[in-house]
Amino acid sequence: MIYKAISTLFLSLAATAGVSSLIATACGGSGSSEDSQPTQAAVVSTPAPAAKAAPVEAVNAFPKLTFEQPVEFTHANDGTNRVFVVEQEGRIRQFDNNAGVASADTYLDIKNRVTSGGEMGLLGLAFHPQFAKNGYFYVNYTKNNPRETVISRFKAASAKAPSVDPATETVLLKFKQPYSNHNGGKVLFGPDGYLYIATGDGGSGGDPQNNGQNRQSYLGKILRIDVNAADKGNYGIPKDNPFVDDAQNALPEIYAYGLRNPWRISFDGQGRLWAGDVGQNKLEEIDIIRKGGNYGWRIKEGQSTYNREGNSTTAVIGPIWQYSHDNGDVSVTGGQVYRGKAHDALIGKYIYADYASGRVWALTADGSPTGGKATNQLLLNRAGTISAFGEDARNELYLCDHAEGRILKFAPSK
Ligand SMILES: [Ca+2]
Repeated sequence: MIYKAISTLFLSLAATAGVSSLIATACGGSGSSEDSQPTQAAVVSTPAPAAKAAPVEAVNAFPKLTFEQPVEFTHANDGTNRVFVVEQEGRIRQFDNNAGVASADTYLDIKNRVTSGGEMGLLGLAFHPQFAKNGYFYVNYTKNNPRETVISRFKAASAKAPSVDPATETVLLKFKQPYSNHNGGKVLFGPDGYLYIATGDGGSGGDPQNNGQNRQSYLGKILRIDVNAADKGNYGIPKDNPFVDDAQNALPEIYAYGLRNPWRISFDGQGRLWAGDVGQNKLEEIDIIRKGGNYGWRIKEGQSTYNREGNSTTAVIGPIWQYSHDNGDVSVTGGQVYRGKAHDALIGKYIYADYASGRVWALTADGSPTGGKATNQLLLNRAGTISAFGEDARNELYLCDHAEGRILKFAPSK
């Protein structure tokens, strides 16, 4: 779904590619300096001589459950032990968060409104911070006729209701999708209480409409809206959004721009917003998103120049980390800084994956707003077809295996 025309054959080849490096801790990346030039590639390519065993393995978190193409795992922060899985074709399922759970209820079914397949579908779910009181949750989905991304609110009759009526939908925001791919899709609430929305560049290849750099387009952006206000109809604009009252009529919803297909964004424990931005042909990147920042696409792919045509600026923020398409890695799945308690070795590290190769890595940054100079560690050589990471109410981390329909978690390696 986030990949670029990868055939099943390619995936299976990538999965069995003879890459033997188990652990490689490479120094690289050039931080987030303005207008940074291409530097040494932050690429894991050779086995480290003093390789340590990975501290974890991936296991099936709920062995009795299977899902149809899961793309999101989350919780409602409502004091119950429930967790929720989003299925790409348009269904949300809920179940009790214990390993032996035998069934998962359908919480919401909007398959008849969603157009799914490839990179389209029901792609994101976020519960209102006050869900236990107001029953509100928010989704991001794609539809046809016309082809659009829709950001909607639904309302549970009570916080503990086992299912939700699709008729409670209120559309907040819609925008056209010129092509079927690169739809971003994540929605999440920040520590500021605002809703963040990740959008792709609209699709095709190479961003032919230059949407990433166009601040009058919703595409190729991180958007930020206030769901508790109504100055834009069913939402409002946070007063300190960076392009409020912009002289060039930039959209006031924009929080950051220059993204290609930010496939999964997350906040860490200190309020930094992380993004995995899927690359074009060569480089996958991890970004720490700052308010008003230009993350470079289509001027740059990672730290390398891609296409300067139509764009005069070169003052862009580079990734904290990038990796190449060597070794069968093709499409980054942005993850989450681990802040649980079960795995000491992962605490404070950004855990992410490549959708095609199935590799899972841990990125170690410093505590500064830019993350400084990061180091990277390979955790797992093939965990699965990892479409997303999610947390439960205790901040333990889960991985969605898109192809196998499983939810995975880490366990101490044997
Ligand atoms: Ca970039």
